[in-house]
Amino acid sequence: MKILIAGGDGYCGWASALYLSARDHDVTIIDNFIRRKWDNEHDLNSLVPIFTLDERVKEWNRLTGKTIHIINIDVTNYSALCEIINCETKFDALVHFAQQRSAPFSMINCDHAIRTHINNTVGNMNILWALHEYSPNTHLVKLGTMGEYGTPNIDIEEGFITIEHNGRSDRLPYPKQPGSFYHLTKVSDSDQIIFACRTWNLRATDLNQGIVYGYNTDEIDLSPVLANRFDYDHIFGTVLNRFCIQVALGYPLTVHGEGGQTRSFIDIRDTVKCIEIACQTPAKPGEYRVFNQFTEMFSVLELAKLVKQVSENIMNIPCEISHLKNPRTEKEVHYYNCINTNLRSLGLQPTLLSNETIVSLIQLAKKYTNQVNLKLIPPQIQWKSENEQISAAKQ
Ligand code: USQ
Repeated sequence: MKILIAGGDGYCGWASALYLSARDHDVTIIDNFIRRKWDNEHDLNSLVPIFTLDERVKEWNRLTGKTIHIINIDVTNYSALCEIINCETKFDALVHFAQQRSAPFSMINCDHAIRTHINNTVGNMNILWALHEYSPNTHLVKLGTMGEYGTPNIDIEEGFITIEHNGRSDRLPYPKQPGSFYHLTKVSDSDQIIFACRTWNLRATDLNQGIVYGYNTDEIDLSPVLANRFDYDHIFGTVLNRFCIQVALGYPLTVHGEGGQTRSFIDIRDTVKCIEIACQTPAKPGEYRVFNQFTEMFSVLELAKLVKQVSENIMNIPCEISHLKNPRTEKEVHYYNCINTNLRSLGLQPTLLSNETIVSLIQLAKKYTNQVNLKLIPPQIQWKSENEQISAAKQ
């Protein structure tokens, strides 16, 4: 298939580009490298040093003979985007990862919330208009998030729920209760895509992905020049990856609050498989479908205990769990049960979280502890101001 990957220089995008290219898809990456600029702006760095995208694709070509095309454009630049989408042989699929994906980043202040909003909402809208005008048959594979749903007190379905009301019934988009301005942009993207499919007959799959963990894929492992980013900081680092790095540093695991927050999770090796599955079984013209892209659910405290057990019992490394005041506004005790049958019914065989994976992440982190800036470990971005925290505590 001819596949365009928007945001192919990022954590999921780069791993997916290599996976698809390895399977002989004709891959083009578009990226404006803004994530690398945000790292510089906030003094962040990937734990594993990463090469430029140019160096990465040259190395891939040297090792495999395969070519990944790269184009430096910003998806918020409509005319530049249209030039790419309006090519002679149209793309079969456009995989859209090109978004600001950190909840804490979007909660730093108004400026960061607005930058997240513009990047994500305008970029998504541009992609929909460009497909509408120049390539309506291209299948949009959009990275959404399980965080769109929040933590309702009922089971979470795949995008839609049948509601009975006053004796009538309808299948409606599942209610959304996002937990940050970042997650809100994903809700807005979903609404835009539903509208575009209904109005213009576009075809789209919204992949509501859980929290991704892991590092190794068969392709990334081929060479240090193909290294993927591995975030450990309080802005872009996600919880399980952070815990494994914290063990390697001898740093107490940073559980926010009680740790009863339950989320859905997926190994990056399954992320890349899901992307190919979605591309190869496209939505029909006019169809908007949702796949909940995760394989398991854990509470934050369950993960911390699992990491501690692996660290102490298998690796002989002492590990402490600390309960920090939760910097976010989120329920710490709640019901959580999500459905994820769509991808499995299309053939996904889940890679479940294993002791081996945790050991490999801790070992990886041990190799690169000299890269770590310890100041970036504790959470620093508060969802509420101090005054709001005081008045919430009084209630
Ligand atoms: N948490 C801790 N300690 C930490 C970091 C996080 O207890 O050191 C807690 C958070 O309070 C939260 C949970 O772990 O309850 C998950 O936080 P996270 O930072 O790992 O993930 P999140 O902010 O939810 O965002 C990540 C990705 C985002 C994606 C989302 C999927 O950055 O792009 O959309 O996971 S989901 O969570 O399903 O919305």
